[in-house]
Amino acid sequence: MSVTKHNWTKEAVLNIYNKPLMELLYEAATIHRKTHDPNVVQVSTLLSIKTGGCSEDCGYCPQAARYHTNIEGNDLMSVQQVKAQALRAKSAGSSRVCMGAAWRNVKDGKAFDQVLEMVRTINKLDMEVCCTLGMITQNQAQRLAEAGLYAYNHNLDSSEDYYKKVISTRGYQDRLDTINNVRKTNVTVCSGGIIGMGESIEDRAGMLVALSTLNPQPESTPINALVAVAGTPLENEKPISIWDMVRMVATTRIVLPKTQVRLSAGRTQMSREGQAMCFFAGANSIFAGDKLLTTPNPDVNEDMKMFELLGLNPQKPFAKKMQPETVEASNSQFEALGEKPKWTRPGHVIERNEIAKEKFKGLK
Ligand code: SAM
Ligand code: DTB
Ligand code: SF4
Repeated sequence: MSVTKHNWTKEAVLNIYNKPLMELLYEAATIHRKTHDPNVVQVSTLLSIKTGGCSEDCGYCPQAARYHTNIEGNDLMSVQQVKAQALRAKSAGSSRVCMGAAWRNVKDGKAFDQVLEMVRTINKLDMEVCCTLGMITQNQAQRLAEAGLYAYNHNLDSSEDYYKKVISTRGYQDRLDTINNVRKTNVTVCSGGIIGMGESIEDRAGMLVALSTLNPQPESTPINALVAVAGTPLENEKPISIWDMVRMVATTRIVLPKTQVRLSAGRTQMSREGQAMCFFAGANSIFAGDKLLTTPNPDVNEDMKMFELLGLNPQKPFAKKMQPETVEASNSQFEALGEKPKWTRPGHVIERNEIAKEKFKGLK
């Protein structure tokens, strides 16, 4: 078994990231094989259950109401719609459904009760259920756990320093607090970030250091390449090269040896050869389905052909952790507390976010 270290320094992580590529790949692949089956890749399907109209200013995000991005917004989906989509995902080979909502944070009430019912419904289909709903309290995490949630996704997104240059409406500590709230339950933690937002390699290393200090480390870590969407403050960022993605995946594998590293947004820009190198470097999960939340993703059939070509097999549900039990709403041990937590709103000025917002105002 590989030893998990929680005291990585940025310098040590940078040394790994910058190694000659063949050495980096060999080291990452060696660690990968100690803890994981290198021929098994976990497949998740994303489902945007509530799209667009978000109050936040995340500079990468097409769903922020303040930018003009041409996406089609939608109110919260019904439980029946979600069930139908989950069944489709299951028959296409997915073991997990990840439901995303364009919310700053979860508020107790009808909409959250409906999400809890979605969690119960998908868990009963014997699929792993993940949610990404923004910031949550410990009580909300407990209620999700009781409904049968398997994982909660909440990304650190970048280093603490660079995060401040991308988002001004919530702080890094809020993110850590949410992760901590999830950690107090039996729900697994999914947390990673985005590369290609104009950050330095030091920032990428900083994010990995922050993730590595979590104890236990996250059970899964999405590595997204920015999808630069027109109208967002980051619309003009140049696509990252495949070599950056491979290095980031390999370094993540070494620093977080047991996590499932997920090749997330940005796969439409990657060749099969590039993705194969990422799997060799330790990636062992993908988002499948022709859409991420609002942007395109490779065709499922093409992904399955790639799996066949590379001799990869989709991971079975609950291969890493037992299926949680679902408690019905009527038997719940946890009442809604209707808390109003003091999530922070740093409110500093990010010039490019302001410019994108003003441009939108001009278009209205
Ligand atoms: N609203 C919730 C939140 O922000 O926590 C959940 C949904 S949010 C879209 C989930 C994650 O998607 C973000 O933290 C970010 O890492 C990723 N993401 C959003 N837009 C992206 C983009 N254009 N390119 C790559 N990743 C993106
Ligand atoms: C994650 O790290 N990446 C996914 C999931 N978690 C929620 C989202 C990617 C979104 C890409 C932009 C879009 O499709 O809107
Ligand atoms: Fe809202 Fe989440 Fe997008 Fe930020 S990333 S604008 S919180 S949907």
